[in-house]
Amino acid sequence: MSEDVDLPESHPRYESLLTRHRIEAGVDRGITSRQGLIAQGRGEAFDYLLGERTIDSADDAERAAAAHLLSAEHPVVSVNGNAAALVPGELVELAEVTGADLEVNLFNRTEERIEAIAKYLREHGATDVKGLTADGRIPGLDHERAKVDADGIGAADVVLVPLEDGDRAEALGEMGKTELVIDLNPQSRSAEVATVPIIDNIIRAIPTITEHARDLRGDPDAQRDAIETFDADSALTAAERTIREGDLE
Ligand code: PTJ
Repeated sequence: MSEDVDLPESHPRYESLLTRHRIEAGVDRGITSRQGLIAQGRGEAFDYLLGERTIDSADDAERAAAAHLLSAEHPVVSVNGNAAALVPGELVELAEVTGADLEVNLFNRTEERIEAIAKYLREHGATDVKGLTADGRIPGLDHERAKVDADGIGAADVVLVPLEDGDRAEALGEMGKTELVIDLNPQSRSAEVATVPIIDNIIRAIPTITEHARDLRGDPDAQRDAIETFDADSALTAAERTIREGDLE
């Protein structure tokens, strides 16, 4: 991780500074929207209160998410401007390990940004990136925000949506899809409507889901167990409790 910014890893705020740098660079490259900077700031505040660590309930959620992706007929990992800037290679690896499609899907959609993100993912090893066809629609949303690939998110049974806007998360859920949401705010609507809310920083969440997927691959019983023992309401409550009790050091 150290190649993209001149920061000593020993710096107490190393991860946070690196994250900021990546989001800033994402805006400069035309990958991340300017609103993405604001979203990152909001996320950081929650992460600070969580202790900038993966709490146990988030790890359980990450294991359940891995199990859902592995046992899906057609899993898709949705990629927006923040996700692409923060964890491009890690998203490609997760898709490979779970057999999921990668689809660029933007809240503030522009063709230029879709192209730039697809190119960036290819530079990080992706062979097939969806999201450019946009021949499907999510019902109940305005035109631009509704666009998906018919054979991608349109046909998916399980979708991983990192840092999603609440309206779209709700609309995707109404399409009957199993939704796995990464969001540091346990009270965001996206987290509340998710089958599996993952209250963790995407920087930590994606590699951890991949690690669980490697462990669960080829073991349907363990996958079923991870899915059945996960309880979304308890995970949200545990995260909120941690945040409320968080130390402001
Ligand atoms: O690239 P686009 O056009 O698809 O736009 C992406 C953003 C994120 C700008 C768009 O979806 C948006 O405006 O989202 P919101 O409504 O600001 O919600 C983003 C959520 O992600 C908030 O609840 C933040 O707390 C959370 N968040 C921000 N950074 C992180 C995060 N969650 C996990 N990891 C992060 N690094």
